[in-house]
Amino acid sequence: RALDISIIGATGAVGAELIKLLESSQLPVSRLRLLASRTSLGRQTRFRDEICIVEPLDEIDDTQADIAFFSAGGAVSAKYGPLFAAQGALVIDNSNAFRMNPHVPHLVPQVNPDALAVRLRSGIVANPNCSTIQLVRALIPLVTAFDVHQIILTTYQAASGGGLKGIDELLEGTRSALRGRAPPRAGHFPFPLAFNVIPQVGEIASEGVTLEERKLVQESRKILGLPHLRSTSTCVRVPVINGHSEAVYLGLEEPVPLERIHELLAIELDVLLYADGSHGEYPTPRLLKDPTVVHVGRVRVNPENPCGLWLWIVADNLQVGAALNALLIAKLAISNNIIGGQ
Ligand code: A2P
Ligand code: 11C
Repeated sequence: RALDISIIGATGAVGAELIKLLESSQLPVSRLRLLASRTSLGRQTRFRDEICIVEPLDEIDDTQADIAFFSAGGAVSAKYGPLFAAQGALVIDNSNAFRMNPHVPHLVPQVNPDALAVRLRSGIVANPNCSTIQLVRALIPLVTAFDVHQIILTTYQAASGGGLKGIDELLEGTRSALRGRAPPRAGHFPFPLAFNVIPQVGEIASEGVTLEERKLVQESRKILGLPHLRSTSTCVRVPVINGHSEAVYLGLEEPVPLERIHELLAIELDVLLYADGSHGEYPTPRLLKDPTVVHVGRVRVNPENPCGLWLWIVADNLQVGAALNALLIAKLAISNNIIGGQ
């Protein structure tokens, strides 16, 4: 049955990806409502054979939908998510507003699909943080098969994690630097990003740990169902337009042959393994072969410690890390008869 879909944050980086993915999906759509702030009033987008006009969220007088995808920041989700849910919509929220709420499924369909069966009292499902999604997608076969007692990781996160403003800031800063001009005043990022790396993603939360670093630890524990997993990270912003990378070190209880790790990763759904790292074959964010899968390379055992394993994980943060995961949640909810449509 055809679905009534609202996208809140439709003019943003994730919203645009979602419209593209929805367009090419098989989902029947009876109405697509595009919502954003007042500054986008009247903007038009073609969707299949129709022109959709963007409406300001704060001017709508009904919040009815079968599915409401939110990607307009935590404050907008916190205010409007419950209003859409109260009118019967399944809210799929890409922000941080509800992720750690125990009554809200926090879902990566390839990893913890059963979490959707948790009674959806709130009508809200949380889409995890982009760097968490690619991490848990690559780690699930390994933490299921082996006793992993520690994870240490560093992320290399693209400007697009900061939305369209983040991409613009990087491009503008790069142009200025190439023309020999002073960097534009930092806006979204705490320092100029062009030709730089910034060891801070999100605000510093507590004890010197950033919000992004805290999200990675807390969210991966909840999604993997390993509440005591010891993990720690440093999240770094790098001058890449799109595509997050992660260098991940796993501490295992006992040595595991590399071939076994390769086997497990090679059969994992929507994970692409680059097995022969010695010949320079590994993923890089600029040259990803496929934006819909998680790319894993440089898998190797620590020569100093046979219980230590390194992986290099790269994914399109706007697709795998946000819009595609949201769409897969919607598809899972449809196949579980949680969303009806008309
Ligand atoms: P707008 O483009 O009208 O500002 P990004 O993550 O790429 O920065 O995009 C953020 C998205 O969230 C945009 O679609 C933006 O709309 C939308 N947005 C931001 N603030 C609000 C708000 N107060 N109400 C509705 N949409 C908002
Ligand atoms: C970044 N990971 O790269 C962030 C963006 O909680 O969904 C996503 C923030 C979130 O800046």
